[in-house]
Amino acid sequence: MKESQLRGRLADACRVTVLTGAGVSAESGVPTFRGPEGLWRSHRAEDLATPEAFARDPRLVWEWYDWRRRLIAGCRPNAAHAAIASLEARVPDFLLITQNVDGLHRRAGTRRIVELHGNLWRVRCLAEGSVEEYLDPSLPSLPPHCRCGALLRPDVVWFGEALPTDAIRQAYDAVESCDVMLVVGTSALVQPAASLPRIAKAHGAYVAEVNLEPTPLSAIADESHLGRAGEILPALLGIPSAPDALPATTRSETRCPR
Ligand code: BV8
Repeated sequence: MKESQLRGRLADACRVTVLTGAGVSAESGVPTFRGPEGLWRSHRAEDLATPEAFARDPRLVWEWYDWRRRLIAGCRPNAAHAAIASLEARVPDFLLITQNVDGLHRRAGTRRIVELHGNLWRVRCLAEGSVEEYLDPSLPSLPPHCRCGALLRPDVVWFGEALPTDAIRQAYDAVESCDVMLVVGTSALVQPAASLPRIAKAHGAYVAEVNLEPTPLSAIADESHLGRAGEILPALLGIPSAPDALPATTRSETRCPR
């Protein structure tokens, strides 16, 4: 197998962008969207994660999110989340773009995060549009209601809904200017997220992929590593198992003029 150039590329990089999908949380016990465990009560995730499903049966959709919230509350970030958090401290300019709504990257210590598809620990009032964090895994009722009496919805992006403008703008800015892009645990099927690595490549970034299986991105990636992210990433990034052992990188003017 061709020797990975990723560590050398990261050592020279100014701007590093990471894109993650459900696969990065799989080893934490969070079901992926399209894997065999992606079903819930015989419903496909894609059929429940829509405004139409919510309008038709808000209680059913909330029962799905309630099940996910309770499950994720018992999960912990895995070595892949930790490796990505350690990488942030080692590069001058870092951005994590995640499609995941589970909040595990933040719990692993990553700070520069764009949540393209929202976060299931936040709820949004259908009438007022106000958003607040609701971290208690057990919701007061299903479906929950706002103090104003209106229905609450999960603060996530459903299929057919536009992504938050600021999130997608930050993502495009990052991939159009990064030196290295790492793509971890995504089937690269959901748009517009799936186009981000292609844009990075077209703008000259070195693109590396980690996934259990080949994806539509594998053909355009500079390197593609097949296997579990929790096993591959620490070794690939040269990060010891104790991530806090790493020296934080200070931005060097010669390496990365502003
Ligand atoms: C938009 C939040 C436009 C909810 C999610 C036809 C009709 C309508 C829309 C469309 C259409 N055709 C295309 C579209 C666009 C649509 C889309 O892309 N559909 C796809 C399915 C064809 N996209 C949208 O609708 C987006 N919005 O386009 O808006 C617009 C513009 C203006 C005005 C109005 C509208 C919105 C998309 C966001 C949907 N929301 N989630 C929730 O989670 O509850 S998407 C959902 O899929 C999750 O976020 C998930 O992360 C994401 C992507 O999936 P993956 O993360 O890749 O997960 P998956 O299970 O697929 O794969 C896991 C991978 O991990 C696998 O490759 C596996 O091999 C790997 N893996 C597993 N274990 C490991 C591993 N790898 C490493 N290690 C392991 N251990």
